[in-house]
Amino acid sequence: MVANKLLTLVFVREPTRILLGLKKRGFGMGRWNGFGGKVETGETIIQAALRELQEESGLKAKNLQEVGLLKFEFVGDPQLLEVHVFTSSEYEGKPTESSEMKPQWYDIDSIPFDKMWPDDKWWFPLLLKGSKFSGYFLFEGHDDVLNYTLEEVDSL
Ligand code: 6U4
Ligand code: NA
Ligand code: NA
Repeated sequence: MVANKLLTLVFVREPTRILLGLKKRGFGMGRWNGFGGKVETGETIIQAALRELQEESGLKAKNLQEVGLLKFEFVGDPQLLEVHVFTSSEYEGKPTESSEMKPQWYDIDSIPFDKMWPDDKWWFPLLLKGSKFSGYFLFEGHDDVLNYTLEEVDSL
């Protein structure tokens, strides 16, 4: 058995727009996404979410809320990714480009789904309407989803 790899993903949002970052290196390079990364030894998932958001966007989230739990499996890889998704509507600071991410506000009517991970188009509508959700996606490579499950949940 292989333990899940824990990751965080944070979306800062305002009533009509949401902050995305273009991933400049590593896993998911070239795709727009929220800010996040690996949970390190000795920190909680929330601490990791706050730290990665600050490192990658320059923002300090003030009302982080966990909204989603997404599990990703890749054909041929026994390790499951477990991504904890958060939103924050209040923050301090100004979006600042980092070595990892180039931040940009997107109107919630113009999310660039064709330049994001392919799963995002399925669960983003739930995030935008304020629901909590849980999902599983089986990938072949980084572009093809072979099957998935997704449901709204009352609590995570
Ligand atoms: P290092 O290598 O330490 O700089 P780190 O920032 O810790 O990396 P990274 O960038 O590999 O971690 O984290 C991957 C990010 O991509 C996390 O925020 C989770 C997110 N992610 C992974 N698979 C995803 C998917 N299928 N859909 C999605 N986000 C995904 O929307
Ligand atoms: Na990261
Ligand atoms: Na990291």
